[in-house]
Amino acid sequence: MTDSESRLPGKGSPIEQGESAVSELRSTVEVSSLSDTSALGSGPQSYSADEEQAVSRAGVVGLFGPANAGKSTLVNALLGRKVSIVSPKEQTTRNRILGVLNRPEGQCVFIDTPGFLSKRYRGELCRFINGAITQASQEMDFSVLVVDANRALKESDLAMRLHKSLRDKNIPRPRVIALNKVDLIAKPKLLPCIQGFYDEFNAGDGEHAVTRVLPISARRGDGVEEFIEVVFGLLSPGERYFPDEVSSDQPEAFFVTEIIREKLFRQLNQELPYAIAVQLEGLEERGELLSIGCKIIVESASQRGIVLGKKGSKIKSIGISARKELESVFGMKVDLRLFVKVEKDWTKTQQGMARVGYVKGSTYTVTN
Ligand SMILES: Nc1nc2c(ncn2[C@@H]2O[C@H](COP(=O)(O)OP(=O)(O)OP(=O)(O)O)[C@@H](O)[C@H]2O)c(=O)[nH]1
Ligand SMILES: [Mg+2]
Repeated sequence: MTDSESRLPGKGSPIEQGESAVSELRSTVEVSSLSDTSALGSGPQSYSADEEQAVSRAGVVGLFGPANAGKSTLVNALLGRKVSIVSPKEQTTRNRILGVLNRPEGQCVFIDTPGFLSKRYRGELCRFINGAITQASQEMDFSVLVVDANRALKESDLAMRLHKSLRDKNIPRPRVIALNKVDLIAKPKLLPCIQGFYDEFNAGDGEHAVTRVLPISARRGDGVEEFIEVVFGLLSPGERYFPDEVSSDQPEAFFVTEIIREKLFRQLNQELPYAIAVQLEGLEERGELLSIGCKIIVESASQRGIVLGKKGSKIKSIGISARKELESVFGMKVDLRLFVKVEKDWTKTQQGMARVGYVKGSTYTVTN
């Protein structure tokens, strides 16, 4: 595990859970600027070089792409802290997660989204994941496509297929393509790959803005600063959506369950994690100790057996690694109790999804 993967916000960190944090804030900003009559009828503004320096920029940028491309790793690298869980398995991210990056030049709200689902997934969880992608695409100002460059080298038609996937999902053409995981590729091989994506996304679209292709390694942090500069350069002048200090109602529940889900994703075999959910049962400070109880939900008795492992060895090892991370998050000793419960076919029905805590439209927000 890398540093950026293990860093987590502390207790009481600025996280917000709400119906649609971005749209609510966007409408507040729009209403307040309309009530300022001096802004009416002023038309598009132009700025001198000095004014440009002083103008604060703000915007919402959606990060989209195939599962496992490194979208969540990139959000964590952008914010310099762990916002979103990361694993080598597909469909690690299920919700829209907002990472708010504050800089002297303004504020960029990045939306981490679930990876594009392959056709073999069905049912309500699949609908929920696709809904999170659609909602993010409606809230953003522009999109960034995140691609695993190593995969792109092996699949020569990947750029074309991703272009088509974006069109099918009604996601506007990305302003930036982050060609990620370049630490795995020799430089000479990278250049044709960059060119291929550039040509695919800029062909025949002369009148629109150019799509930039930026090589990065989200895991190592290479190219991340340049990425931030390019993205801020594309934001429009505007007020910040979120105050610098965003407070939170109930940050713990989401992060605690996500950390446990990350350990499940990392320690279980390929297919099982998709059928797993985690729910908080209780979180209570008892003197020096933080007592946490969580329910791990699976779809069948055989899956329960796999999560428990031989004589409980698997759940024990998952519990140990989750507890260690939770202790570093909360800065205190943690007593973690995990139970495994079967909720038959919870991924397949709306009621099942609601029972395990997946509510349509939910958003989680963290600032840097
Ligand atoms: N070598 C290398 N691995 C990376 C890089 N970025 C991410 N990874 C790894 O790629 C895997 C997937 O990363 P995630 O950030 O979970 O990918 P994601 O796009 O959010 O995946 P989903 O949430 O499933 O859509 C993890 O094992 C990461 O450690 C990178 O720059 N270089
Ligand atoms: Mg992710």
